[in-house]
Order: sequence, then structure tokens, then C-alpha cells
Amino acid sequence: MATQRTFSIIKPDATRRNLTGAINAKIEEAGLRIVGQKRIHMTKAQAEAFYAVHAERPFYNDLVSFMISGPVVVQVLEGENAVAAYRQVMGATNPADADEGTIRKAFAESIEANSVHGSDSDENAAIEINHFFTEDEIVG
Ligand code: IDP
Ligand code: MG
Repeated sequence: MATQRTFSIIKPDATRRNLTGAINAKIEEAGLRIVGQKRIHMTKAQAEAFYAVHAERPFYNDLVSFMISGPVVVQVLEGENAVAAYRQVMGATNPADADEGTIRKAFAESIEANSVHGSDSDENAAIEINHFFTEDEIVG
């Protein structure tokens, strides 16, 4: 598998608890390179658009409120098979189901406040990266 990029968000529950460095350590230990990174406070419109695929789910409004409840760190990660590799180090959506050693097992507070987002496909990674980064902000 060739070098690939994926999109990551360190969510407000993690920035609030000062876990950016600890999460970045797990990302780097997994062999992924952080090639773009910035700390932002998402607008409501940005969060709604980002999670539009979940608009019909019962947790959508709560999820949008959570994602704008504090700063987030948006990231571009690069590496071998990056989309799948990051999903693996993130762990399951519900931390109760997450494997030992994963970010969500170590840090997530709940199924909603689960510390990180990672793209679920190569196609969505490209869309999500373009949403938050210009090409000159990504330095490999
Ligand atoms: P993922 O982040 O593991 O890809 P998705 O199903 O894409 O999981 O859900 C997006 C986000 O929505 C999750 O990371 C979590 O923050 C939130 N979420 C998912 N399922 C639930 C739920 O059942 N209750 C509350 N929040 C949820
Ligand atoms: Mg998802």
C-alpha cells in the first residue's frame, strides 16, 4: 500500500484535558507523520457541515454542540495505509469496545466525547483535508 493521507481531529474533551501531546505521541508511535496541524475553534456551521452525514441521527445536535464546546486540533497524517492505520490506533467509536493501547481506550470519556476523529475512507480523507487545509499548510 502506498503512502496515504488521512484527516484527524483531536476533539474538545481531549484539548480540555491537555491531551494533545499524549495523543500525538500515540499517532507518531503508530508510524504516522503529522504533516499538517492547527488548533481552531470550529464554528457551528463548520461542525454541522463536517457531520452532515449524521444529520438524521438522534445524537447529531448534541454532537455539533460538543464539537464547538472548545478548541480542537485538526491534523493531516501521512504514512503507509494511513486511513486504516489511524482507525486502528484510534480504536472503536465506543471506548467500552476499544482495544488496549488505542487512543480511545486510553483517553475517551464516552461514545460521544471520544477524543479523536479519523477519516473512514481515502475519498473522505481528501474531502475532509480540503475542508480545513490549503496545500501549502501541509508539509511532508
Ligand atoms: P467514528 O468517529 O468512529 O468514525 P461515527 O459513527 O462516524 O464514528 O460517528 C461520528 C461521531 O459521532 C463519533 O466519533 C462520536 O463522537 C459520535 N457518536 C457516534 N455514535 C454516537 C452515539 O450513539 N451517541 C452519541 N454520539 C455518538
Ligand atoms: Mg466516522
